[in-house]
Order: sequence, then C-alpha cells, then structure tokens
Amino acid sequence: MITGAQAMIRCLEEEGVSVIFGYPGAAIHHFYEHLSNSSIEHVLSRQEQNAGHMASGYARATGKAGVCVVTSGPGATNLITAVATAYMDSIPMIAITGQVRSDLLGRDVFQEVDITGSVSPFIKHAYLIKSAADIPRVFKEAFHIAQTGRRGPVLIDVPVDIQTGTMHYSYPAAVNLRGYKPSTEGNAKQIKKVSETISSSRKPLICAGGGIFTSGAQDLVKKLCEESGVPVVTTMMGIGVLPTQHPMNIGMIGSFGHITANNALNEADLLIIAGARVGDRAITSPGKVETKTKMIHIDIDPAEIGKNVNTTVPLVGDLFIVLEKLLAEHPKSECEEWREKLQKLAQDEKDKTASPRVKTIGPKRFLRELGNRIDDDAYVIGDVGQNQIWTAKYLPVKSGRFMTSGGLGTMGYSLPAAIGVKKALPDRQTLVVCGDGAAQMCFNELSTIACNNLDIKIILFNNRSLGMVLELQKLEGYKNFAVALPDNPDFGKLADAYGIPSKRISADEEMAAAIDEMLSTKGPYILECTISKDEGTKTIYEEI
Ligand SMILES: Cc1ncc(C[n+]2csc(CCOP(=O)(O)OP(=O)(O)O)c2C)c(N)n1
Repeated sequence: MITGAQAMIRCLEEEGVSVIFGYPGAAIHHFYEHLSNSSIEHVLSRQEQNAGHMASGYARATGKAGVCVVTSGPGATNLITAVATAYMDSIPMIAITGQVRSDLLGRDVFQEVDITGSVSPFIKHAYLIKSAADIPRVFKEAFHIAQTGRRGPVLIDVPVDIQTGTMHYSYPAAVNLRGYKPSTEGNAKQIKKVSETISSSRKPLICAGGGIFTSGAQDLVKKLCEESGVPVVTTMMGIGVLPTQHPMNIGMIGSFGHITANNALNEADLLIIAGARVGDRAITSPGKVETKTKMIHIDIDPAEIGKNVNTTVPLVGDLFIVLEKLLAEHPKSECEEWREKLQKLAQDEKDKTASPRVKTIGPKRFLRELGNRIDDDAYVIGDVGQNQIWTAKYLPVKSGRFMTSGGLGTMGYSLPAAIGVKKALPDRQTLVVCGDGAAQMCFNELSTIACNNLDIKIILFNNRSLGMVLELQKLEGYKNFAVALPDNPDFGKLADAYGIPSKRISADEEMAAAIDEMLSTKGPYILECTISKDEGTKTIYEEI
C-alpha cells in the first residue's frame, strides 16, 4: 500500500516526467513531501501562472505534456490564465491542483474553489479525483488526452484526503476511452480530392499553422511546397515551419501580417489550410475569402473544420500522416506566374529597410541583426504587444523556433515559457523578447532564472508605454489614456538586484556590438533597447 501522493509521483515517473514546475501550499504539501524523494526535478516558479507557462514552454520544446502543480484556492485560480493560454494554442499540459478535503467540498472552506468548474470552458478535460484508487487510471487517461488528437491542457484536482489516503498501486498499460478516438489517418478519397484540387488550381496557397509543429510535419510541408510548386504563408503560430528566407515562404498573414502574404490570401483561387484554425487575427474576413477561394482544410480536430470558414474539401487527420499520403499522390500546380510574382514581392518586402535610428533602437533593424547573430536553431520567445508583432515579422527564423502566446495573447508569457524551453533543451540558445509592460508582469521569474543559473538572454524593448494599446488609441483617434509607463524602474538596477548582467542601448549603431556581448556572456543577460513610443507596428518604415 502507498499513499495517493506517492501514487501521483509514481504515475508521473511512469509517464517519463523528469521535471515539473510549481508552487506549493497546504493543499498540495503531501505531494511535495514525496516529490522531494523522487527522481523528478521541481522548478519553483514565483507565481502559479508562470509555472503554467513554464510547463507550456517545456511542452512546445519537447512535444510532450508539460506538468505544473499548484495548491488549492488562489494557487489554482492563479493558474487559470496559463491553462487558457495553453488551451487556445493547443499545447499539451497536465495541471495538478491540490484541493480541500473531500468531505468539505462545496462548503466554502478556507482556500476552496471549484477549479474543475472554473476552467471547464477552456480545458480539454478536467478530473476531480474522488478515490485514491482512481489515481493511476486518471493520470494515464490525462496524459493520453493531453498528448493525442488536438493537444491541450488537462487538469487533475486532488483533495488532501485523497493524497493521504492509501491504495494498491498498479499503472494501467493502456487507455480505452469511449467517445475519444481521434481520427488520424485521413480519408483516402479526400486525400485524392485534395491532390486533384491542388493540381487544377492556378493560384494556390498553403496556409501553415502551429499544428504542423505538433505533428512534426515541417519537413513534409517543405517537400509539399517544393514538389507541388505551391507557395506558403503562415499564421503567427506557424512561423518557422519554413525558414524565413526559404523562397516559397511568402510571410505571415493576419491583421499584423506581411502585405504580400495578405494580398496573396485575397487573390488565391485555392487555400490549403494546414494545422490552423482560421482565427480572426489570421484571416480577418473569412466570409470574403471563402466566396472566391476554394478551401481545403486539414486538421486533427473536426470541430475546427467549417467553424470559421466554409470548406470545399475537409480532411481530418494527423498532418504528418496525411501529408505523407498526399505527397504520394504527387499534386502539382501549374502556377509558375503566380508563384514568381509572390516570390518577388515577398523578397522585396523582406529586403526593405527602415532608416537608422540615432536616439532609439529601430526594432526591425535590431531583430534582423539579432536573427543573423544567434544560432540557427535558437528558440526565441516573444511576449505580447508591439514587440511580438515586430519579432514575428522581422526576426529571420532559420531552423529554430519562434514561440509566443498566439490565441489568448497573454502578456507575461515569454519569460516563464523560456524557462520551460531551457529546462527541456538546456544546450539550446534561448532568448526572450518582451515589452516593458509585460516585463513587469513576469520579471519576478528573474529570481527563478538567477537561482537556477539559466542561460536565457532577455531583450527588453522599453518604450515607456503599453505600446500596442497606445498605437491602437492613436489609430482610433482616442486620448492616450492609461498607457504611459513613465515610472518604469531602472531595469539595469533591477537586473543587478538579481545578479544578472545587463546593458542599455539607445542608437542603432550600438546594436551589433551589444548583441555580440550579450551572446558571448555566460548565463542570463538583459539587453534593454530604448524604443520610441511613436514606433508603430503598421508604420515601421516611416522616419521617426
Ligand atoms: C494579461 C494581459 N493584459 C492586457 C493585455 C492587453 N494588451 C495587449 S498588448 C498590451 C501592451 C503591451 O505593452 P508592453 O508589454 O510594454 O509591449 P509593447 O506593446 O510596448 O511592445 C496590452 C496591455 C494582454 N494582452 N494581456
């Protein structure tokens, strides 16, 4: 016989979990007591939301579910934003929450919240464990659900008496869930139809989303565009599916996307949406596009197909499997004129330069410089706001990854997510780009970085404002209300307080040397870039 808490840890070990991210409290301390004797490393975050983002970053770097653990009540509610963030971006995550004693449930005792109910609209599945004997089955199912089909977070709420209760431990070998059998193979007839539709199109376009990374199908997308002749645009989550400089990569679509990519979307006669959910930020007017464009939609989640845009040829399946089968059909579009036109326009857009800044740093020039100096396979985690858009649009990605909170747009995501990436891939160059607003939401994790000596390079774009909202207010002709951050701390002194080296730069001519200094410094580093608050995401080429 072992306790429920011991069983929880055994289950995590059975699933191959080697690191978890969390924050303790009374309702989860039995679990923590046994965790200290296990093979699993625990990374203490400085706030529960960040533990969730760390697990999310870890998941995106490994493809396996990231695990986070928090206490009941405020610990659990603090985690909610991270759960919703992971859900919107289809990230596999196991969130474990402590809960008050089973016999006290529903009586509003100290630190009780109905966390399974609270997260239900934005979680793939949630369990409240009612008997210690259920722990192995629930954990086995939870990992299966999080890591199959359309990935997503699963929450396991464990009351204190279940953690202390005893049980006979045996981990199930397999899972069989009635009603949950994701369809991965792709219908053979539909695959043929997709191939024929591509071959008969004259202005086709592949729209690659984050689902490509989940199924590990990047090489297949490359092969498909090269063999079929169909150019590629990406959503923000699909950035990096093809290297930025790949000739078939036309750029990012969406309300903040590249002009050529958006124009291509509007002009295409066929759109092949692969692993993307047609979010409103990616395709702003789906109704307009679908009237003149044939739509092929390939996704693991049938619920996404036809949800935001009408589909001519739906195809449900795992992208890796489906694209392999599609390639065997050898689709080929005679679209040379279309492709060459887009390639030329996209290259012109990639080559465009902004004027050099002398009192501030030009974000576009900086990101291009950064992209050319970091390792080819570096991970760059963007936060949310103008810094996110600039990084998405202007950082050249080679064989590495650009990650961000796409669906929920959660400020404060970047730094903790980078910690998760670094724990997953300790030897991989890992960088953060964030604004001064978001920095003040997540810089408590500098402590986690410092005490674990994590080699994470942080680029802080300081425009002394909530830049993205300021830009929106300007565009709408509104008063610039509640967006200035004139009393920012001295970030250099803050870095000092954590023992992290830092530098501030304020002119373009300083950037190359500063980037080199940052990259050659061992361990964490903060490079603060003074950005003009008038620098916009839509007015990037203007002199300021
Ligand atoms: C948690 C959260 N709160 C509020 C917002 C709304 N929001 C989007 S961008 C933005 C401004 C971000 O400012 P900063 O971090 O300084 O980045 P910048 O836009 O200046 O690059 C805000 C407030 C959000 N996305 N997430």
